[in-house]
Amino acid sequence: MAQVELNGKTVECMRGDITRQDDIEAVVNAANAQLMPGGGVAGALHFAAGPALAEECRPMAPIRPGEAVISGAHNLPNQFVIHCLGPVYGVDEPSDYWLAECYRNALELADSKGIESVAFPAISAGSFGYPIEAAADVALAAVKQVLPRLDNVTRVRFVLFSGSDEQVFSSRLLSTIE
Ligand code: AR6
Repeated sequence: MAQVELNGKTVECMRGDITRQDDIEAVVNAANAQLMPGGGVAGALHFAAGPALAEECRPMAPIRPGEAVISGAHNLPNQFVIHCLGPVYGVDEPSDYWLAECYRNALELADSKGIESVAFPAISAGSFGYPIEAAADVALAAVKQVLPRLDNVTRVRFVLFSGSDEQVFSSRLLSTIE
């Protein structure tokens, strides 16, 4: 686990499960364009939230790479789910731009709703094939860019499923955000 303060706001990285962040207001889904369950993060969040999440999402689909939309959290221990469609690595080009757009749009959407805390998984770093080191660099740079100008969001957490992914994010957080 790593934690840094950035202009009085907190950015942290920890190993864990995005469905179990009960001290966080909004969790982010690494969604598919149709906002349906699927595998990975999307499957886990929809399973934990219950079928009403997919029902609520249906009218908002499809979404484009980089886009973020918000729903209720249903049976999850949060108030909101922010759904982002990450780029498929090497297909949705430039992938680093579209991945950064996910983080920027999710944070700006959260802020516009008065949300104070947001937890992200490593968007695109599973089925969509983004190398974890590059995904971490893009994610942390985007948060560093956007967070200082937000009014409401004061805590951003990256939740990494494996210990090795958590180490990649944590070491970069400690070295890139001063
Ligand atoms: N909590 C935190 N991280 C997780 C969890 C979890 N419960 N489960 C997986 N991860 P992915 P993508 C990690 O594939 O690459 C889906 O099928 C995982 O190890 O969920 O954006 C959708 O339907 C990886 O590091 O998202 C889409 O079609 C990261 O979360 C597609 O996959 C993202 O993996 C989206 O692909």
